[in-house]
Amino acid sequence: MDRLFNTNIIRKKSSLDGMWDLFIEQKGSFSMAVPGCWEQIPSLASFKGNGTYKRKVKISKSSNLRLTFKGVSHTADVYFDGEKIAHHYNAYTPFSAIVKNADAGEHELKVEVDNTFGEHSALHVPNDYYTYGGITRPVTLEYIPDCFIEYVHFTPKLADDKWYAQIEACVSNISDDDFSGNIVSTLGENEVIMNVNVLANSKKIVSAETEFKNVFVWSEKEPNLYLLDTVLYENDCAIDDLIERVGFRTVKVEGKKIYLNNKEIYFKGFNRHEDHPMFGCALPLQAMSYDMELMLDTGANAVRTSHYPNDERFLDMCDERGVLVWEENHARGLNLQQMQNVNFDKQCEDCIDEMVLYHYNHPSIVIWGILNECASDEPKGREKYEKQLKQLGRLDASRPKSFATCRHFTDICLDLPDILSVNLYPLWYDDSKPTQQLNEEKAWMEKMAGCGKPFLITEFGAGAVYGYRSDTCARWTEERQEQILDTVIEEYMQRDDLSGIFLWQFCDCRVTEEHWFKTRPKTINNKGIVDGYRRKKLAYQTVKKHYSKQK
Ligand code: ADA
Repeated sequence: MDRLFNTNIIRKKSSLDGMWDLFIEQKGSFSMAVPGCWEQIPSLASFKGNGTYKRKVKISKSSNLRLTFKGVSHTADVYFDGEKIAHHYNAYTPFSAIVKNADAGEHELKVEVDNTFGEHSALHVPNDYYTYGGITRPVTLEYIPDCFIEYVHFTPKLADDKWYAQIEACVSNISDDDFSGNIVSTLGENEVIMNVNVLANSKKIVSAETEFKNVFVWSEKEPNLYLLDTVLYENDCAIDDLIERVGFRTVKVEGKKIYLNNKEIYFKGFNRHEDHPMFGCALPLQAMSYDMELMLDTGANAVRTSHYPNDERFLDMCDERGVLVWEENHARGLNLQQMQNVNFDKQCEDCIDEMVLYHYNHPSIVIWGILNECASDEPKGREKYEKQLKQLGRLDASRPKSFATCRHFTDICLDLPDILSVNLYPLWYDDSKPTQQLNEEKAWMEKMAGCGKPFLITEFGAGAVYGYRSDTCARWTEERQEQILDTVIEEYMQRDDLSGIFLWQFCDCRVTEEHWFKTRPKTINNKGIVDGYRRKKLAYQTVKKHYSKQK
């Protein structure tokens, strides 16, 4: 299952999740779960390298096929009956490949997977999280006609107390003949009809804006969702469909505030890595849902998908539960030299394109982020920030954009985002007093940004090794973490000049055993308020005490 709702009724779609054959030259052959990380196999627990996945695919009747991989970590080369049909980089974004006129019968699907570090990989680098290996998110097979709906994007708007929405549909024609037909999008009792003419072997984007009547708004408290059912017709015959799930809500920045449906937002959030000691980054639905329950139990209303686009099932869950999401492209703490890797620009651009393309319709996503803690203090770094924020603006003008900085008193990009966001670790990495440190940082950032913008603390936190308890309150005890978070959250939440805070982090995560990251106790980033197995540390109740207060 790749989504939490059914995306097609007319188009036939099946899941290719299950057991695949995995062959690794140095290690042998394995039966491997997809989705899954190969680290779950004991002899591969720390393996970095190349693996070949294979499985048979049976096709009942001759058809065009579309194979969609929601995530392969981190580079995939896909072959259908020995012929290469796709190459993709980045573990955290989906991609598809088309096979024209596949014959009925049995075919071989092969995916060569690489999770090594090196020049070829600008974003997956040794880091303060782990780059797992494998086909880590669901895989689907769709039977598509010569002309099919590639995507539908829904943009809600509120004007004079009436709800409108723009529906944009992209239709792809993979045949040698021109196509002429209609698109009908239905949402509740509302219907939008568009003509579409697509030249042979090309794509066409059509769009229309319409008023929608009797809609229930999506909000944190009442996350009303609608199925937007789009059908493609040729001569009055329905040939393809795509169902999206959408919500009516607005998000905007005005002065120093962020508004959801014209009501001020305050984020009580978590940073969350997709990580689990048993499942790596490939959390099964039950584990995602467990995380969701814990986060909501604390009173949190927001999550930052640090530091990459998340599994769509988790985003679906955020839509359903009214959780506000900051989703960001894939990058963490890259210095200027790393940002000058020859592949950096293209790999970032692809990641942003795919993140917005696939995740556009999630009402829960209210902020797009880029380049966490990269070189925003260097002119050459600034060029990248500027370029990526512009790209995001072109792809989606409806959501505010930001980036989380750690370039304290040196950042030169603060005029670029809609929201100022800073990562601070008072009482953990230094002895600064939280309020005083924030006041100084904020005053400087606002001066540099030139005008009033909303302000977020995108990270703060403290480490604790689960089970290490001592009255000494020494570093790494649960007691120390609890004390620090109690003080910091108390001081931050008292203020009325912040739009919210995101705690670093929800759960402990594995880190790469290289550079300084290997000095982390147990090679784990221990700042979770639950450990990898989701066992609560002392700080859990403290965070709950604060987050469950009205703000
Ligand atoms: C940074 C970074 C996080 C994590 C954190 C920490 O702010 O954005 O990914 O590394 O610090 O634990 O120090």
